Amino acid sequence: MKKSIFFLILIFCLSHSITAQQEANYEESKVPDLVLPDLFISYQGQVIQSDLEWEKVRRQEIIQSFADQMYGQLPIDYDELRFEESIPQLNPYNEYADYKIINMKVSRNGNSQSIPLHIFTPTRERGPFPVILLISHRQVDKLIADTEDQFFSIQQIVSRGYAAAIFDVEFVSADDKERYDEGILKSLYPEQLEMPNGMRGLSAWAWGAMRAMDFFEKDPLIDHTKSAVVGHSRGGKAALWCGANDTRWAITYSNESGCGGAALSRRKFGETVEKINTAFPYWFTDNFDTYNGNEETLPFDQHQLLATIAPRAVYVASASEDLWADPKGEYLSLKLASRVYDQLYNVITDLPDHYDFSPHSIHQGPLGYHLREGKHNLISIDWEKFLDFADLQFGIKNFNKNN
Ligand code: GTR
Repeated sequence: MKKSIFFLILIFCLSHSITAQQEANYEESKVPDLVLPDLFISYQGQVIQSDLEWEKVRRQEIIQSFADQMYGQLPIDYDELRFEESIPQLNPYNEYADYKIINMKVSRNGNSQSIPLHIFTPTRERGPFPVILLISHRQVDKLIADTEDQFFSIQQIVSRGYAAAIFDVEFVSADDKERYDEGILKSLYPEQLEMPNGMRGLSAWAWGAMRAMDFFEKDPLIDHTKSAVVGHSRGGKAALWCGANDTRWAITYSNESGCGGAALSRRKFGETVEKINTAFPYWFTDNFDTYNGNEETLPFDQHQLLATIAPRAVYVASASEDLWADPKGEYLSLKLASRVYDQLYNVITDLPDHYDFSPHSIHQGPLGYHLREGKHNLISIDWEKFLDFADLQFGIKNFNKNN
């Protein structure tokens, strides 16, 4: 009986999301003329002319505005953070990777939360290794057990000389409308739940990635100066928010993050603010509802989120059949954000003005983009391009690759 009710609810949710996707706009001619908030003019009207002014004034206020209106706060205070290592019972990758689990135990006001961080390092090489962390909304135990899985492609990452790390968002904030407060929101930061601009799911997941970085800074096997945070879709939104706030990450990768991630909200192409707030209200602040059907009034757009990552590297990936995530809108964000790299940090890039709808890759200095064929997912070809880009950023000549 319980099972059939569960399936009925599942079918209802799936059909609801399919209808939302069918109703969306996929016609370029119906995209409104874009009037985007200026990157270089502060909310007080100051014209930003240097990297220093950007960092002191504009970058700060943009991040604060995203926190207040959209993603929520990212509290950094806690009383204690302990890392307890355990050796997993099974390592399906033991031919070429060592595997450890670090229990990240965070305490605040007498309560605590434990988050397992899974790390694979190349067996035959000596560290410290550059590291790639995946923020995962798919069940991590299952991903690890399945050696054919591409979503967290352990063999591919480790064979290129990188440490592969992952945590399951379930232990930070459940990816569920009813249970999202299970995790750090209830245990560590309950006051956030009362605030209209308080932390919600995406901020909590970004917070989780930041705790992983706290560990990387301490682990002699990891070179935390060569670190990358990756997320797919909802995880990609969290990765961007993490990379924007936490300057310790050398590369931020957004895979098909779409609405609320890399895609420009004002294009209203595919998923819109109203649709995402309706389906996933627990990812964003309550304040974000104000912009349902009202994207023009947002004090920012997503290109500004990408720009706050400058001068560190940022990579946006799209898939040709993933129109719901608006590949062109994802690319345009990166293109617009490149102005901060060019004009304030003198990192001259030249991303094409026109969007090419056929599969392609662009790796220019700290900016990366690719459009691959196929559906919404994180697969081996995405990882290959991510790793090529990381090799470029870190000056790694990869001998394994061509052997
Ligand atoms: C979609 C959702 C997106 C995206 C995605 C995912 O259905 O509308 O915003 O985050 O799910 O995480 O796979």
